[in-house]
Amino acid sequence: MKISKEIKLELYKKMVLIRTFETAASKIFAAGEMPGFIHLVLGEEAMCAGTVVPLRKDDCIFTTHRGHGHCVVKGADLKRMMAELFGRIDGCCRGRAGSMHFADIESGCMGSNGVVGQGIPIAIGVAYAQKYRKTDAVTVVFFGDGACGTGAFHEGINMAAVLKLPIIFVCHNNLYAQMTSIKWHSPIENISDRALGYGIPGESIDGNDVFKVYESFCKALKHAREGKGPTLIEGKTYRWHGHFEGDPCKYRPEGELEEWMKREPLKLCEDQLKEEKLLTDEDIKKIKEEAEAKIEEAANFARKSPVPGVEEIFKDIYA
Ligand SMILES: Cc1ncc(C[n+]2csc(CCOP(=O)(O)OP(=O)(O)O)c2C)c(N)n1
Repeated sequence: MKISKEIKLELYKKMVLIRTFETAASKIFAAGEMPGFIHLVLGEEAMCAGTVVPLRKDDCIFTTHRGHGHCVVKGADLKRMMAELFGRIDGCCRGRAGSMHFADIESGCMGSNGVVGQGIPIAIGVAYAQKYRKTDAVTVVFFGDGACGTGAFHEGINMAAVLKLPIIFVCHNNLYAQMTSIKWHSPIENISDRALGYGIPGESIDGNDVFKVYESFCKALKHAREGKGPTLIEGKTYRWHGHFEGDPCKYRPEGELEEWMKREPLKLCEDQLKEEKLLTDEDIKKIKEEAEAKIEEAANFARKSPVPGVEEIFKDIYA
């Protein structure tokens, strides 16, 4: 597949934006300004950009507790997104959801989910509605390797396959479910092999190579838009930080992070684009500065937004 120059640059810019957002979130959290728990997607940016860049506004995404990256690319307003992470009134969910249950319906970010695997059945409902309404919109549901042993995963993919729903299952296989290595919770090498059991296409790819992710995802997207049903994509990748911010990562073998850092997604993309003469050091500097400015503006907006009042507790209660 030939990827255009414009798309290549867009993929790169989106990865820079995710990296900048997450790096800022890490610092803000460490400074005690952000309440609750946060789980960062640093190191897995290629999986977010390569899958969300090809989507349209009316396509829907469901993500996990590690979901900032997907929402940044899908087009959630950065200021309102940051305010949500700060738990403030101007957040997309008026400060009620925070990081782990973030949603922004307007941009198609239908919900993050802190309950492992449980975004899958909800996403199936939306994909069913898309098909029932005869649209050609598509739903994408993201999950980690840890979710692949849940009942929701198996029941969900089976149902989506039987109904030929316009949904794409995307697994970020970052080798760990919290502190448990994949070797301890999965008997197979490639999660995508499970697709065979549901009669759908499946593919395992290098999740650090944004162009490979994009290519694989575009095939799945075409398949879904044409009414041919779901695909299961597994990207092999690695998270840099702990499971949550503050996790000391004692369960990782020495040198593992360093090995993965040698093939880190942003640098891989940057090197390729430089080699293809699509990007200069000057461009890189400019792109990074622009991203920094956007995120700083978002953080300052969040800081100025008020904490929700007690009266907020009783709003939007239906019964
Ligand atoms: C149903 C359920 N079981 C256990 C947990 C505790 N828990 C939170 S995240 C997590 C691991 C998730 O791993 P994975 O799905 O691989 O995603 P990752 O954190 O690697 O992105 C677990 C077990 C939970 N939130 N929900």
